Amino acid sequence: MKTYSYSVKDFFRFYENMLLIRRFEEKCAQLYRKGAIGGFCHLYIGQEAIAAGMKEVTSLDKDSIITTYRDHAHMLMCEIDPKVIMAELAGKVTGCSKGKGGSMHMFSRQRRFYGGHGIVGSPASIGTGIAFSHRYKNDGGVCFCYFGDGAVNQGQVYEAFNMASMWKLPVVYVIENNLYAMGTSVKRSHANQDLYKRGEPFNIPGKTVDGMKIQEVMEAGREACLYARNGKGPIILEMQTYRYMGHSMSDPATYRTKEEVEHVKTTRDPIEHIKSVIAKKQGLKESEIKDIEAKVNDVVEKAADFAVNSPIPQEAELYKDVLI
Ligand SMILES: Cc1ncc(C[n+]2csc(CCOP(=O)(O)OP(=O)(O)O)c2C)c(N)n1
Ligand SMILES: [Mg+2]
Repeated sequence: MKTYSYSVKDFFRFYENMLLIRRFEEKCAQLYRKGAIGGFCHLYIGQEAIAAGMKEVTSLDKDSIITTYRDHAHMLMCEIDPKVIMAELAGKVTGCSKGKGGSMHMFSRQRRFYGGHGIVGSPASIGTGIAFSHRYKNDGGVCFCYFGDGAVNQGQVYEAFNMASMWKLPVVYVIENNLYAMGTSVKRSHANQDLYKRGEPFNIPGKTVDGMKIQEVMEAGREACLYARNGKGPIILEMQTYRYMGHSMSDPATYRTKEEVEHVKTTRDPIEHIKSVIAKKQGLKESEIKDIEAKVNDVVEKAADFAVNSPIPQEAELYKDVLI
């Protein structure tokens, strides 16, 4: 495998993107607690290296993306305006789904971001269909299809794997293995815990990746993307990661210890990792780090202000753009 080398400028970009995700999610939590965001809300804190790393290998002009309800970070990494994402979270008319989708149902057709899905496992089936459309139109695109460790026990995932492999569809299945499906741990619920092997019966190759280290995410992502784009068919990446917050904002998280969470935070944090990489490379320039932090904080504050101050949809809009 070719190992890429990155410049200091690249590393600062990775840092900025991961920090944007984290600060955006922290702001969501804050607004949720204040009642400015309602409904279900699943945060991505801890998993930042996956969305930020895969962004580096995705061609935003032709590839498509689909994911679960844990979707804010993936939208941010599609370069969708944080204001529009935050407004959607707050149920405002200025949101990407005009305030009718909320946290779990975000879409951007222009960016080929196809949700935001609440049904566990469904991104695999829909994403496989999207990959079929790339093949049918011969547009050179790859579908990046994200789902969790819990989803891999769903039957529809295997129907999708079978078709994708039969037709050699251009799809990269990214399993974000954060070790828990709500309160159910992988250890307790998966007969075989090597999730990257779940494609083996369908001749789909898979790889396990340290999803807390952005360089490893990018290396594996780049290789997988080439494989799918070159017509070899689907491929699976199992990203080993961890979520720091509860499953959703209403999760008391009694199924794991505080020590377990703290241990990951202090030993494997993806943002601290990239900071240490920058420090080793050039000696960490505190001023540059501070400038990035200020820039990110400003983006997030403006997104929150925009969301809070935007109007709610009018009553006459209630049945528009929704399937009833
Ligand atoms: C088909 C279906 N079954 C059950 C649920 C309830 N549910 C919502 S999220 C979730 C856990 C999924 O965990 P995982 O796939 O690991 O994703 P994570 O939340 O960890 O990102 C469950 C069981 C659902 N939404 N859809
Ligand atoms: Mg999970």
